[in-house]
Amino acid sequence: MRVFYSTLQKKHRITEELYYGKVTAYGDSIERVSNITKSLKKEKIFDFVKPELCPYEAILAVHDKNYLQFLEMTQSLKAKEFVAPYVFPYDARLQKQNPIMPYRAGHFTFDSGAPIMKHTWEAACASASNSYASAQYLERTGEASYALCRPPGHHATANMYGGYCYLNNAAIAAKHLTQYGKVMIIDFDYHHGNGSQSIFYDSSDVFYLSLHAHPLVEFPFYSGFLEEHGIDEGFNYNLNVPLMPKTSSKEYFKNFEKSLNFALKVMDPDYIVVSAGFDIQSKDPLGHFNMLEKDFYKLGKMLKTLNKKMMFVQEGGYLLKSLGKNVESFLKGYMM
Ligand code: Q9C
Ligand code: ZN
Repeated sequence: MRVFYSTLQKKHRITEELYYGKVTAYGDSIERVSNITKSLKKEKIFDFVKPELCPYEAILAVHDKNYLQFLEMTQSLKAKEFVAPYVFPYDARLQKQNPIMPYRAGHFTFDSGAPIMKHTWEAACASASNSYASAQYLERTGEASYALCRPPGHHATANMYGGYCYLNNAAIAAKHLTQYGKVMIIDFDYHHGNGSQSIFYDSSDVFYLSLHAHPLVEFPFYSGFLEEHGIDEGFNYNLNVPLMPKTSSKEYFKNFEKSLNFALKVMDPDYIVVSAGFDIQSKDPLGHFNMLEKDFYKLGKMLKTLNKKMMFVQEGGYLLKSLGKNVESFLKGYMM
């Protein structure tokens, strides 16, 4: 299986985030990618490819222009400078001053946990180029591939970053594929993909299905409830399955199969983009589900039985000692 990955992604180096008013270690460390590449490179069945930089228009098809201008502007930060706003525009009647300013990052983020540094834009573009390349490859060959995206993407909305995400990698792939057919996103990250949901909320071109920890008790708190079904054209094309922390793998699979069957009755997709978040693994520092290595294998196998054109986009997953193994197990389950 092809793995799209570029070393440029490691240029986004953040060590700290603000979490409930305290400075804590940043979750999206560069060791995450090293861990995954180490596991996959041991196996001959994975073929690493550095993708071409994806066209600006592919990103612009999902994200607002002034949001992208803001991110690009942050390339002029000094080596040790960070953008991390502490003031947010709370009212539409506030003065419309130029938002393309580091001080006014509050326009463009919904949390305090995703700082920006000089190379964030470059790394986020490299990351998005992986999922774009996977989508192109899927459309051209019908073959599945794995986009080793980091920074991740599913929390990023059309005009806001957050949850370690800046560009919505899965949405960029899905949007590209809508030119060729119907698309379904299946998101199994521990957290709800509020960004992916919002980007396609009023559209029936992309069905968004997500299983995740209940937003009553987990990030992103404001989005991911069962009642969110989509609007306008997109009504019925959004399905959230919020599950309580400590949900067993057995219960998880039951919900997966049930919701997937429901989704497939609404839409018979030509393409499936899987937002693969491994923070559902047992003992993940950010998650409280209980998936083991063998469960990821089973998950990969289950997706294979759908017999659809499919691609995989890396999202979360933070337990370094298991991350690479679980990604490997999942992809092997799909392949074998
Ligand atoms: N110190 C993804 O999994 N906040 N993002 C948690 C913990 C944000 C995770 C803070 C969690 C977002 C792609
Ligand atoms: Zn997550």
